Amino acid sequence: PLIAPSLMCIDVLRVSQELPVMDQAFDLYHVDVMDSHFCPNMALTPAFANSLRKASSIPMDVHLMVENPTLFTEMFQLGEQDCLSFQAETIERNAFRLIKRVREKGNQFGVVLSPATPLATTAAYLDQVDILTIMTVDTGFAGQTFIPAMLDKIAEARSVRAERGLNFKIQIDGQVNMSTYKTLYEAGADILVVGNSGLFDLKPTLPEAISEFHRQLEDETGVAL
Ligand code: S6P
Ligand code: MG
Repeated sequence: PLIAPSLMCIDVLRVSQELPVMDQAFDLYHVDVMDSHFCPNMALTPAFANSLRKASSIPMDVHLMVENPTLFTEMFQLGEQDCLSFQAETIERNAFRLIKRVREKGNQFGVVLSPATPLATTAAYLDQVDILTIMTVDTGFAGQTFIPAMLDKIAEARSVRAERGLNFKIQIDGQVNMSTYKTLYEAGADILVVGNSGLFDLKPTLPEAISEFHRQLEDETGVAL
């Protein structure tokens, strides 16, 4: 699988010194943006994502947990390898206008399903999705409890993708760690978002944490990165 570290889990004051290490180790960055209305917390900002774009060349996926995605979309200046991912619950009324705008901006389009939101809500525009994210915890916080019922949603996404001949990537966000790698990998996850439990809390320094993460992933899935 591709691996995306969740940058809201890092101390922002340490990001610039740790960026070269992460650039070498990972496939894309996961950037959580919250407005304190969609979910009861705040995280990283559009300004952070725009600075990150200049400081690193690896792609990023911006996870927008905001009530007004149209407003937030205009705050990003990202590249064609980058994805703006919207909570499905926030785009029902203007999904197609928003997709058009994301394409005009030259970005990829992603959609994120909260645990209680069914895959079927995305049926009308699923053919335009580059990354489908299945949340395995409610949005808002690191360190919650994995919701096992989401494994069925992953299986459903795989079968709909095959039936409809689509090629979106399936990304998993929330408690992706040693206790869930094996099931998520077998369920067919293409991208794993690792946060505190899967990466940053494993060891006191980032290089050690990355080595430990590699060891755990390989132990559980047999995949050596
Ligand atoms: C949650 C956010 C996630 C978290 C990630 C943290 O609202 O979208 O990306 O940062 O889940 O990882 P963990 O292992 O602590 O759940
Ligand atoms: Mg996220």
